[in-house]
Amino acid sequence: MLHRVVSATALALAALAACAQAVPAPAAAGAPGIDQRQAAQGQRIDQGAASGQLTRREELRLERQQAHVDRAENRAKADGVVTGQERKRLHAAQDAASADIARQKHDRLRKPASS
Ligand SMILES: [Ca+2]
Repeated sequence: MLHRVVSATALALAALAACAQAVPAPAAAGAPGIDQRQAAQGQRIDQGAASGQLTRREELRLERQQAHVDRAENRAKADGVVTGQERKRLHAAQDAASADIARQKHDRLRKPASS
């Protein structure tokens, strides 16, 4: 009897551990996916500025957009919990920012070769 209880507990713990590994907690304090995307977007903007695909004006606008997402992230984290809805909103903001970066990098406005 005791053995059965112990093994049921062990099973439950193992299941719990497996869940924790497979699915990130919906209400974790951090937002690692968001941070990763921010770093990636920042690199794309820098790369576009360096290649001349982005004018200085486009670069500044896209950087402001990233700063906006950053502030939204800080607001979401302020109470120590990033809810699923907050995470979803942050990803939507990054989706929009990502599309803007792609658009600005491939439009006809380029940095003049001389500058
Ligand atoms: Ca451009």
